[in-house]
Amino acid sequence: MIQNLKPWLLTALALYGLQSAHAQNPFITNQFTADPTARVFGDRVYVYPSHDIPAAPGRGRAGWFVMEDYHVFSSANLIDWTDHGVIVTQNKVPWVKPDSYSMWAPDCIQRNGKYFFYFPTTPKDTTINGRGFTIGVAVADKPTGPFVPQPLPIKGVRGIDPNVLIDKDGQAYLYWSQGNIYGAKLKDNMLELAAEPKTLSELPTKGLKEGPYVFERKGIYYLTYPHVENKTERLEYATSTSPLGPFTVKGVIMDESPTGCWTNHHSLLPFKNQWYLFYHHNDLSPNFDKNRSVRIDSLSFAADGSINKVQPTLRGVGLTSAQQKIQLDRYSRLSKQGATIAFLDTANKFQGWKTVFSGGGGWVQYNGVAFGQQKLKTVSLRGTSSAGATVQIRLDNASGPVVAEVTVPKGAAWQEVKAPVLAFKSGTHALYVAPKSGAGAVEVDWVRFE
Ligand code: FUB
Repeated sequence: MIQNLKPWLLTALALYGLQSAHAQNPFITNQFTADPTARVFGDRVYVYPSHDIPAAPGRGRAGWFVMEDYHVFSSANLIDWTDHGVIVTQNKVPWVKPDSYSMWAPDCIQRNGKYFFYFPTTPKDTTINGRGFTIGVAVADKPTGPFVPQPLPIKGVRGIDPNVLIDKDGQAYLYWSQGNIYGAKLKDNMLELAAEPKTLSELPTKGLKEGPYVFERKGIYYLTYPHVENKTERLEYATSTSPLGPFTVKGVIMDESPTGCWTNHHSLLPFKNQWYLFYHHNDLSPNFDKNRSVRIDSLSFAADGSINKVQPTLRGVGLTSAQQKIQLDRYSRLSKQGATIAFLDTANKFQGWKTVFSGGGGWVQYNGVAFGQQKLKTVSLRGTSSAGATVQIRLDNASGPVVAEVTVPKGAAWQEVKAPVLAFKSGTHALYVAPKSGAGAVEVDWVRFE
C-alpha cells in the first residue's frame, strides 16, 4: 500500500509525479487536500486543491489552517489520480509574507495556451492592496507547471478564494470573497482588473459567504458558494443571465456536513457527459476540521436548469476494477447494526479504513465493480479475526449468487487469504459482503479478484 511508505519517499515520489491515489472518497489519501478546483484541460481532469498541513513549532498557528504550497493532481478517468507534486510554494513567490502559511483556495484557467493559477495569501507589503489577504497569479505553459509567479499581486483585489470564468465572448471575470462576493472583468492579459469590482449583493446578507465558483450552462450563469445559513457551511447557488448578475438565489447544492466539518468548498464540471461536484470533508482528520480531504460525487440538473441536491457519498464516482483492491469501507450501503467503519491505524490515518463486522447480521454493499469478460478464478481478502470467521461475498445484493466464501483463520495478525470464485459473472455488479451465518467477529481491509 502506497500509504505505508516512509514520508520522505512519499514526498520524493510526489515530486517526480509517480504517485497516484484512487477513486472513492476521499480521492486523494497521501496528504490533506481542500478547496478543490477541478478543470478539464485536454482529455484529463486537473484538480488544484489547497494543501492543509498540521501546525508545528515555527510552522503556522496551532488550531488554524496551515497551508504552505499547492500540488496539482490529474486523472483521465476520475479513478486513478496522479500527484504532479508542488507547483507553487509560499517562499518562492516574491510578494508573499514568508512563513504566513496562508496559501488558501486557488483556481487555474487556460487561455491562449497559457495556464493562469490564481491563489490568495498574505502579502509582505500591505501598501499594495491593504492589510489581509490578496490574490496573485502564477503562469505556466502546461497545467502541471512549472508556474512562474508574477512579481506582485493583482492590484485592487483584497480577499480570498479566487475563481475565474471566461465567458463565451472571450471576456474573463475574476470572482473572490471578502465578507461579500465580488466580481470584476479581467484584462486580456488575465493579470489585471479591467474595471472596478462589483459586489454581488443579491446573495444572503446573514452568515459568512465565500468560495465563489461561477460557470455557465445553457445560457444560465450559476454563482455557487459556501454559506453559513445555520452553524457550518453548506453549498448554495444563485443564477443570472449575465456573469456579474443580478443573481437570484436558487437553493442548496449540498447540505451542511452531519459530522460538523465547518468549511466546505467546491467546484463543478462536466466530463464525458456527466457533471461532477468536487468538494471537501475532513475524512482523514475527524477530530480537527482544518485538515481536510477532497471528494467527488455526481451531480445532475433538473429540466428547468436547477441543480439537484447532491448527497455526499464515500463510494464516490466511477467503476472499480474487480482486479483492484476493493475498499469495502468506501461503501454504497452499510447495515445499521453489526458493521462499522474504523481507521486501520488511528496513529496513521493515511493508511485508510477497514470494515468491522461485529458478528451479528452486519453487511456492506459496494456498487460498481467491473468484472470484465475474462473469467476471474480467485478472490483475495485481507482480514483479521481473533476467533476465525468465514466471509461470504455475493454479487448484487443479499439474495444474489454467492461468488466466494473466504475463511479468515483465527489470529491477531492481518492475513491475506484466498478462495476460489464459485460463480463468475461478467459485467458490472455490486458486491454484498457479510460474515457467513453463525460466524464471529471479523475485520476486512479489502477484497480483490484475480
Ligand atoms: O482553505 C481555507 C479556506 O477555508 C478557504 O479559502 C475557504 O473557502 C475555506 O474552505
